[in-house]
Parts: sequence; structure tokens; C-alpha cells
Amino acid sequence: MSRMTGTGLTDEATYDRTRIEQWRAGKALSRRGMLQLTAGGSLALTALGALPSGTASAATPIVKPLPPEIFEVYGTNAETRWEALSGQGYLTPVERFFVRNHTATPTIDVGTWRLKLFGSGLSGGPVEFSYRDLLRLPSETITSAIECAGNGRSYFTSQQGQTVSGTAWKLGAIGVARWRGVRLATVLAKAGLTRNAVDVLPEGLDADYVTGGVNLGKVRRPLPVAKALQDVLLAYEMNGHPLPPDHGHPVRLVVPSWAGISSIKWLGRIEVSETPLVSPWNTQYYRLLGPDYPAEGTLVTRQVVKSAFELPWNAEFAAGDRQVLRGRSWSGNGRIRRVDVDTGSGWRQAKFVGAAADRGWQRWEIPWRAGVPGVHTLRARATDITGVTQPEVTPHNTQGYLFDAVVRHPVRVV
Ligand SMILES: Nc1nc2c(c(=O)[nH]1)N[C@H]1C(S)=C(S)[C@@H](COP(=O)(O)O)O[C@H]1N2
Ligand SMILES: [Mo]
Repeated sequence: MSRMTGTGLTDEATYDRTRIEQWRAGKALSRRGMLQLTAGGSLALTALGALPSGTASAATPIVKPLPPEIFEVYGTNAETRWEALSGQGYLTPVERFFVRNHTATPTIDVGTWRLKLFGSGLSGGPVEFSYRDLLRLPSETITSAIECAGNGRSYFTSQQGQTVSGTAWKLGAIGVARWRGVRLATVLAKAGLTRNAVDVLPEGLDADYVTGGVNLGKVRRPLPVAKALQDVLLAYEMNGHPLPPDHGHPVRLVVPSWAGISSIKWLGRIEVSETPLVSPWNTQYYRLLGPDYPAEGTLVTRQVVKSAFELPWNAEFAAGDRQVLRGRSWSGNGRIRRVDVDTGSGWRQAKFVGAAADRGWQRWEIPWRAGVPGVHTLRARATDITGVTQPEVTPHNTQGYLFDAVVRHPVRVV
């Protein structure tokens, strides 16, 4: 599974193995050891001081309207209904883009906002950038998906009969947008990145995340410097407009192909370090844990292959009608090579619609004649450019990440 490339630590397996070895060298690698490490990481961060300049308001978790025909809401989160992408273009409009908030969308004043970089991985002292500083740096525009690692989680239960923890997303915790901003590489270079730096730890300005009576601090998750330098953007624009409040205004990270948690919103600080960094979001969360995984779990980095129909659950069709079924497929490994669809009589190859961005999704369609009345099952199965195909079953992991199995989509012919 590990594709060794010159990018070294951007390969997820290499990254995790390297970090695990580093932990092992310094700490016992029991689950308890990892939790202690987490606590230590949090304390260390708190001790670094420098209060964020943003102010979080707990009043409304999500600022933009969430019409029920477009979104399904779960507490502080909202997923896009797949039928709401029917008739839309390649990009997900901001008004339809899913929101994943650990707490609530904060209100941040761009005038006083600063991005602070600090840590042993910088040759000088701490460095600050204002919003205007960032706008003056060379910009880059990329089209990229942001997808929650838990997207599709509910199918572990509904399709595989397994218990998992976390938000019971269907397949709508993904969106594709055009992001404009400054490469993180540019900002790190200006800040004096040393040759020995190994990790960066971007941190949000939203409220501390408190769960089960424990304060886990600011939402933050380390990235290896190799990935940070490769294709990560400090985005200030989404689909041609200033980043909206719910998606990280004024500046968020966009970490293409990796789990959505990497793309920290409302960015306030980035620690740059010559020693590996940890946070609860890479020790406690975003690890694949369960019988099929090593005791310490496997770190979640890159997203997996998935497909979805632009149809409501239990969509109704008139018997005998000729239809065109439409959908989209995507993968954290790169473009989609082919998509097959089964409507009950075997797999048929779907036709691609339009071009796809490297880090976006592929739209497709296939004709279908709705047959006899009753419940029918539609299935779509994609294969990506690395040859990875969606399996029938995803091995269970306790937190329900990276569900990649073919989803059985029920429709009714009446
Ligand atoms: N500061 C901050 N950044 C964050 C989060 C958060 O709660 N706070 N949620 C993360 C998760 S889990 C996901 S999936 C994506 C969701 O991005 P979106 O809300 O713009 O769709 O943001 C990530 N960045
Ligand atoms: Mo997420």
C-alpha cells in the first residue's frame, strides 16, 4: 500500500511509521502512553502563551442559512444532501458546502487578525503576518475537495451492522471548491524555516474543544513539513469570494487529499518544530483502531475512494421510465480512472461528464430504465488512478473513519 516517492513523509505509511518510531524511542507506546503524551502536548502549548486575537461567539454554531432541502444538520455540523448537488456545476457553491465545527463559527476582525508562527523550527524568533501581508504575497489558486475523515460513517452501522462513535454522516461531508491564497511554503520560508524542522502545528481561533468534561484546547493537528511544503495553501478566498465565516474567515489551511481535520479553519498560530508534535487530533482522534489494526492504531492522513448518486435516499421513479442517473466519485490518491454502476443487473461502466481536477471529484452519468415496481438498489463503484477500487466492505474501526465500501442506495419504482 505504501507508494514510496521522493516526497518522503508525505506518504502516509512512511509518516506514521516514522512518527511511531520516534514516539517509541521516547515514550512507552501503550494507549495510556499516548494519552499522557496528549496531555503533555496540550500543557506545552498552553505554556507557550500568546493569546489568539479572535473572539469566539458560542451563540450560533453555524452562521450561514441551512435550508432543510440542502442540508442535514447534526448539532454543530451540517452535511450537504446529495440531491442538492443535482444540476449544480463542478464546484460546490458556498451555500451548499458542508460545515464541520467542533464548537461554533467565531467572528474574527481581519483588521486585528494576525497569523503567528513560532517554535524551534524557525531560525529567528516568532513571526507575525497580517491579512494585508498575506494578500501582498504571491497567490495561487487550486481546486480541491475538503472531506471529513468520517464521511460515510453511518454506513458502518446501517450497511455493516457495526458500532462506531462520531457524527453519523451519510456521504455529504465533502465539498469541492476553488481556493485562492498563499502557499504555506512561501510563508514558512519568509518566517525562517530551518532545515531540521519536521512538523508544523496549525491551530484555530475557535473556542477550546471540551468533550466528556476534558478541555482538549484549540483545534489543532500536526502536519509533516514535507506535506506543508508540497501543496498546502493558506486560503483567503473560496470560489472567488473572501472566505465565508463558517469556512474559516479570514484564513484557513487547505491540505489537499488529506482528512478534512488537517484543513484548520480560522487559523491563528502555527508552531514549527524540530521535534515531532502531537495533539489529541493525531493521538486520540484520527487513528484507525480495531481488531484489524495495530494496538496503537494507524494514523488517518489521506482520504479514500468514494462514490455517490445525486439522488435522495429512497428516490422515486415511475416504472418503465428512462432515466439518466448522475453521480460523482473521488479519491485522496488522485483522479478517478473508471466508475461502474449496478442497478440490479450487473456492473456497467458510467460515462464521465466534464473534466476533473486532480484533487477534486469526477462527475459521471449512466442511463437507466426503471423496471418493475418495488425497492431497487443502486450501487456505484470507482477505481482511482492508483488502481484502488472501492471494496464491498470496509474493515471496522471504532471511530468510523475512511468508509470506502460501495454504498447501497435504495430507490423506489412506483
Ligand atoms: N479551527 C477549526 N478548524 C477545523 C475544524 C474545527 O472545528 N475548527 N473542523 C475540521 C474538520 S473535522 C473538517 S472535516 C473541516 C471542515 O471544513 P468546512 O467546515 O469548511 O467544510 O474543517 C476542519 N478544520
Ligand atoms: Mo472532519
